[in-house]
Amino acid sequence: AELEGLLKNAIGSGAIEAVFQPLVSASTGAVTGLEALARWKTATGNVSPEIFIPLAERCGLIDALGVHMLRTSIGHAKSWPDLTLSVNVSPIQLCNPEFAAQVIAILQELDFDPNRLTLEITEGVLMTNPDQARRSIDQLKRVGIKFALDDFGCGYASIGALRQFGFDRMKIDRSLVSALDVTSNGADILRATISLATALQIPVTAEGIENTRQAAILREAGCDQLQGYMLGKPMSACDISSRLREES
Ligand code: G
Ligand code: G
Ligand code: NA
Ligand code: MN
Repeated sequence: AELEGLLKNAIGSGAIEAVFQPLVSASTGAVTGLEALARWKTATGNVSPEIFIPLAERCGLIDALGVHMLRTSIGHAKSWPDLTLSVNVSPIQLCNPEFAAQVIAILQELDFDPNRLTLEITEGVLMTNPDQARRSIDQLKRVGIKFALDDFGCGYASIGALRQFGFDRMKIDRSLVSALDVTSNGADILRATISLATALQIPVTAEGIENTRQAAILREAGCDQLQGYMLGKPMSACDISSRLREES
């Protein structure tokens, strides 16, 4: 209950910040996009998003947190005009009938091209409230916003969800990528998963790439985009700008 009050203040005062992790072209190695991730720094240390995101979902603060993350990450992304911006959206936000209109209003207010924005969602929402999820997704896709199915391969990842909701991209969960280091059939499982997406004409991002062997296997299997500590850790907006300057 105490943490709940602190979180509410943190959202209101801007103490929740966005960091950005590079999304890299598998063929050229260039940064083509960024995923925004929420960070909460307090006087006594950082609170992990694994703690405060579920807390925000439980205590009715996730809509406010989500709006704050969209605004701040879009504000920063305006200074990186050639890159796409991916923002995580909680299932609870997507089930809010006002969500789509809120996102569209923020894009207009900040004058940000909807075609540059990808919303990342996990599939839980598609099972619990498919009708509202579909309405939100359809409304946002009509204005050009893209959708990525996050954490594919852990949980109930289904072919049905990829097709029915019109996802623009699949993100392979990092547990499947780390399995490459410890299991003998990991590469076969990844290749099968990527073939599935390719058959549906959905491009694939692999998450959690930590070494060159993983990157080589995924590139060869047909992933067009890579993400992970090897290619770039989540960084402050300032550090992203330096990295982009180094590359150009
Ligand atoms: O940043 P990190 O990889 O530690 O994130 C841990 C978890 O928190 C991940 O599942 C990630 O998707 C989630 N997360 C991070 N930032 C946000 C955010 O802004 N909104 C939502 N809904 N989830 C987030
Ligand atoms: O659920 P989602 O895919 O949004 O989670 C992203 C989380 O994964 C973030 O907390 C981010 O910090 C973390 N992450 C990103 N790249 C790597 C990586 O290469 N290895 C590990 N272990 N975690 C990563
Ligand atoms: Na994500
Ligand atoms: Mn993920």
